[in-house]
Amino acid sequence: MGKSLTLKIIEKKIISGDLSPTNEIAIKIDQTLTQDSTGTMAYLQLMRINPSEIKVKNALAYVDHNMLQTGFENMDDHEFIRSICKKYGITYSKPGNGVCHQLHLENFSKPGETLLGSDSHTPTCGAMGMIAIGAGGLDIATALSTGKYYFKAPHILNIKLEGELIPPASAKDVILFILKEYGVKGGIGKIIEYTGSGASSLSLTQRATICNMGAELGATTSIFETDEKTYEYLDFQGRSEDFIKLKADVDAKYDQFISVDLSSIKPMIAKPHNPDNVYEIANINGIKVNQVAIGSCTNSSYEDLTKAAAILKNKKVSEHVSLVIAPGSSSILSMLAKNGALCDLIDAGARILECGCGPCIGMGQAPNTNGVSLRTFNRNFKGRSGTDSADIYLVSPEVAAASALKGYITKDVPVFDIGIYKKPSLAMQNSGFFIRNIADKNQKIIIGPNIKELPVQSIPNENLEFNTVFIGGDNISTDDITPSDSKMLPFRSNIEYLSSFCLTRIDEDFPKRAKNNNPGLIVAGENYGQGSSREHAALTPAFLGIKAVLVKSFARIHKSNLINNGIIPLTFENPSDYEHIKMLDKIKLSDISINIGSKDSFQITINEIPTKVRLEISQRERDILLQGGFLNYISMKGENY
Ligand code: MIC
Ligand code: SF4
Repeated sequence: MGKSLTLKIIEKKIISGDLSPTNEIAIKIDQTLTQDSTGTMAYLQLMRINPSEIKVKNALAYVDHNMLQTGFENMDDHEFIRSICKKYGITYSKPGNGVCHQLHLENFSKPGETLLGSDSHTPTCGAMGMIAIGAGGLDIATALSTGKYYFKAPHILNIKLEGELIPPASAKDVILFILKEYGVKGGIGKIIEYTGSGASSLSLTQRATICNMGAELGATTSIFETDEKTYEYLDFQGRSEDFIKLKADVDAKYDQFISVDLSSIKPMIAKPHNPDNVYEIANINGIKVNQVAIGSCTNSSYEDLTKAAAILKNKKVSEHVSLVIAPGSSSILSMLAKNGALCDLIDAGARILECGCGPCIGMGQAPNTNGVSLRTFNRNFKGRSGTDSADIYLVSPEVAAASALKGYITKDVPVFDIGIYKKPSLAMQNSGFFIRNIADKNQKIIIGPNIKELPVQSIPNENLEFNTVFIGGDNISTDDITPSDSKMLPFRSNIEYLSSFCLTRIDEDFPKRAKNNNPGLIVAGENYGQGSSREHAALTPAFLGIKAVLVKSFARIHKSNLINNGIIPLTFENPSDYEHIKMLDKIKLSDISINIGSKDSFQITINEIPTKVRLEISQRERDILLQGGFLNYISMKGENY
């Protein structure tokens, strides 16, 4: 039986563990990326670990999230990261250069290599035939220090794409269609490998859109084989020497198989407030829109923005629509400026934002009260835009541009031709934005007043008693746990301040209740912690005295972040027990060293009533929990972690 591409790469990179599904393995990491909103914490942790040298071939630090400098805090974070990069020899991408995933794809992605990033959309680079995984900041600090990353050997899901897209259907519609069919839990524990003639028909940036939103499926990562389209892209970026041909064997064995006929895909839309609330647009034509936003790491490529320009050329954006466009990279912006597409966008009435995440993470452009915003982004969680009452819909750039003209959501995209804009034979480069550093041990780290000490991790007592302080439903996102908009993001390195907003979008009394009933337990339903990789969603509950989370199921990155920060991630053995648990119920978890130390399934009591729970983690993770978190664990292990 032949091998999948995923297996071929992982086998080359494996350091320890065996590859049977759900077993923990460690792989060698070739590249890391951080962005600024998770990066400050990751680098505070790196400083604590203080490695003598960086152990990955290529480490990048992008500044793309916290770019509204309304106070000193954000630029202080940038300066902190810039100084860290000089000390450790990490390449620094200045604010304004673009979104980390788009920039990484353009400049550093390499077939066959591994990438670990402190951002959930790191799998975007899977389009380049890489194993690219999103993780918490502490995992990146560890990968930088040791060159390795531990995760569960995944199931490999083969999605065979057949046929070809019929315009205006696009790559965004493909991934929205998959989300409609399989939901935000559909990819948990899986690596998705795309193959088939339909996959070969897609351009590299279309593949990137699909890999990007694999994060919304909960997948560990997604990957495409490499081919002429990969070569073309690398050649355009001036990196043809990085190309290698990578394919699965014809008789490759997969754990699961699905086929999707691209020619049957219609323009799709995700309605509020979850990316899997997907419908064909034909069924919901005609909703009035107030704002249209084109950009984000999902849909801000040269191809996407020239499509928007070609649709908008010589036309006017509807009077009641505010159209905002954030190019994915300064290189894309330069090319649009040079070939006239930028002028056409501006002439139609588009507001051009700087290259970065911008409205995708609520950094400006919050919609009006009860407003409707149509976005080419990947997440539409309630409140994420900065306006709680707004309805956010997710669509392709084609549908976004057409709807901006009409003022209503429409599937009727005018016929357009991107050939009217001359694409250069070589991508324009703005090398002034990348600072390539050589490690300098003597570099002083610049720490502004808003950057606080890392919270202390404490070793748990042998017998724990705690109170239920939160009960929530399914699909609670890390945006719900640690809200992030222009008011919150400047405080990513100030856990005490952020903790006063923890879970307040769902339960505004939570921080107070947690403090008054410390230690506490959080209870929730399925897919707890979906979305962002922000470890603040573990650090802030830990700060408020949360010792365990008991849910029906977890999202992957958040579960690791809980463990790294000493919070015990429990699941109900019998999911119907969720119905019986009430606020302020008393929980007892005894014999920690045996139960946490070695058992997959054990008993706790809820108001003295015995209840079975599960703890499905590796022995390494058990040892981390027994030490109260990863930083304690590595101090105990010394060099051998
Ligand atoms: C997101 O899209 O939610 C973010 C902001 O990029 C996050 C990272 C963060 O919270 O800083 C992510 O996707 O991991
Ligand atoms: Fe930035 Fe949005 Fe992409 Fe997150 S999803 S990296 S906020 S553009």
